[in-house]
Amino acid sequence: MNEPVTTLADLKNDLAGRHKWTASGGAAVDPAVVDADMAALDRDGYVIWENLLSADECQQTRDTVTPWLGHTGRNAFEGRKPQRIYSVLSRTRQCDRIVEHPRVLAVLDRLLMPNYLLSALQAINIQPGETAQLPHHDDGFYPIPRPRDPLAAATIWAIDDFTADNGATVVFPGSHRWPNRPPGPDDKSIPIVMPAGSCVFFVGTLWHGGGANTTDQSRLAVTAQYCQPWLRTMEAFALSVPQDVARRLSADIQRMIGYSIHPPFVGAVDGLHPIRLLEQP
Ligand SMILES: O=C(O)CCC(=O)C(=O)O
Repeated sequence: MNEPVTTLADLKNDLAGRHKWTASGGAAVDPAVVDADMAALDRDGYVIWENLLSADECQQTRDTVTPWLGHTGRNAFEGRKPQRIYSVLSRTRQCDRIVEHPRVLAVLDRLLMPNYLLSALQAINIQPGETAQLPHHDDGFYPIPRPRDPLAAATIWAIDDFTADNGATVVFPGSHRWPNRPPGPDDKSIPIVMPAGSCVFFVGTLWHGGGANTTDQSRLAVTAQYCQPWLRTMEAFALSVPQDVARRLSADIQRMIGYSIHPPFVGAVDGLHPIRLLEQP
């Protein structure tokens, strides 16, 4: 039955309310663990989770991604030597576990609004000889002045060990609180040294960049990025993932690639909830 709408506030559940909200896979994580993650994010802007993936899972990811690593970047941001694979979600199911890892979803459930979106899923292989990437913050292309709450969040998963000299992501701790200014020479930065299978999660306001790789081995990572449900995503997954593939994805990933609504009607299809497209045969 339709609820009466007499003020704009009454619209908060309209339309989307007909498709019942279900808890994300993050609900399985002990709230005390998520409290600690949130405290680290508030203080530093990032948190590291070690050894979430097994050595086998890292190897399978490496085997999946390696055949696609034919080309290098087009500019100083993508990097001249790094190899970046876009649209990983439409290419393979191998990285779904990364996208919807419960530790990630548990934090996103608190950090962003319900029905937050997957903004990007990419593999990044930093080859030997690459210099450090231009520092940036991942929600910097949304033209909203800082300081402010993050509009997005990112994970970088180490598929190879991240070391201080093989291109480990470099972060500027606490920079998520900075006003509109880039890092200067006096700002402290640290490389995220972590074993393969680990993940660094950081808020979209944190300044960071890929590190220089001065070794003779490449450094493979997978990055999944997420944003508020009322923003445009970096990668248009609703366009790149065919509906017959989307039907087989988990409810969490379906929701994160646009089969969801930011109430009352952002994301609707023909005035209705987009999940209906997947219910049709
Ligand atoms: O590869 C990395 O460690 C960082 C990459 C990154 O921050 C980006 O491309 O947005």
